[in-house]
Amino acid sequence: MSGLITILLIFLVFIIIYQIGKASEYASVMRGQEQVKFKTNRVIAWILVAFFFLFMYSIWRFNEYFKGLLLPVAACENGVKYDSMFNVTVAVTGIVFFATQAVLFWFVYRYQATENRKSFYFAHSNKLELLWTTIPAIAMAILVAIGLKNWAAVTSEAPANATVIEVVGKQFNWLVRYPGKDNELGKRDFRKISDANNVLGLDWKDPHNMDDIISQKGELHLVVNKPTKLLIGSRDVIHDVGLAHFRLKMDAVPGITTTLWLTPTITTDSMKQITHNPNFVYEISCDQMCGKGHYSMRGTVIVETQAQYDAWLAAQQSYYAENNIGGAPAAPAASTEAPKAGGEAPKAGTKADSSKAVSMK
Ligand SMILES: [Cu+2]
Repeated sequence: MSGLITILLIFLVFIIIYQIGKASEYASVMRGQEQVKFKTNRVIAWILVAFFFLFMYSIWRFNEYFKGLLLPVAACENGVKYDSMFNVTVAVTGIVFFATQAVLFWFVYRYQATENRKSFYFAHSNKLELLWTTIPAIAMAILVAIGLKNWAAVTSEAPANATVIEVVGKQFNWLVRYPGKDNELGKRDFRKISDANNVLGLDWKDPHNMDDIISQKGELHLVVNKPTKLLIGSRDVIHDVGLAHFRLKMDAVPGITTTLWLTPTITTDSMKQITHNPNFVYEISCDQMCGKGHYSMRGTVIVETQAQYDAWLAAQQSYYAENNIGGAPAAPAASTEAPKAGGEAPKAGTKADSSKAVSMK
């Protein structure tokens, strides 16, 4: 708040100085004193020079201030490429920016109106026009070409050994599905979706679904240095899987599956050391305004070693078993009568009941 007031004050002081300058100029014109006009010109030129240095200083200060607040080093191969692209763009536009600003303020100072200088009228030059159109066009074309190449890499077909994980957005959390032991995700059908016991609409006729694991807390476990392909979908409106630490994002659109793939290179534990933050977590944000609970769609990405991943996976129950669909193996003595089945959501650990199997309309 005090920063804002300071900026407003500086702005106000400039307006006052400018108005004083103008008022005295009008006064001098009325008195017919040309001399005063040139004197005011000199004052304004000096003020502009001061403004230029203040402007440059504030840019440097902003840069210092935000240094520790920006994202840490990119945590996947494509992210590193993205960062280099970003740095090149900032360098190119930065050089042009500083050069043009310096020249602009220098000209205002150097070529101010004085008693013995006449304006020089410069109407047109084809050579110059060509030069300052062609150079930026070529620079832009090169930047766009590099960008397209990197974009194509992210959205291209994932390597054959990639782990396939599904991420589905809904109002308002992420559902992450792992293929289980058979390494294959089963079929889904949106008509089978039920918040009670089939959040992703898994088709139980497909045996590949039986061992699929669903994290309803939006936990995305990835193995370090191993390519992972994400199949992205949505249950309701358009969401967007935002993986800022990996410099990736992809829309989650109902009705179509979008994909992207990545190879994480830094585990969560290593990133804690790199950032000197013991509480560091990679996060999934929803990068698309999707409703009133949009802000709460925070998922987490856990990048770990193969051994840690295997241990975690082994400890997970399949969604099928977790919801006692068709009678869980944990409770083999399932009775055929269903005394309290009426629309009740089966819970993990409750008595198995075959009649509760996937109530779908
Ligand atoms: Cu969302």
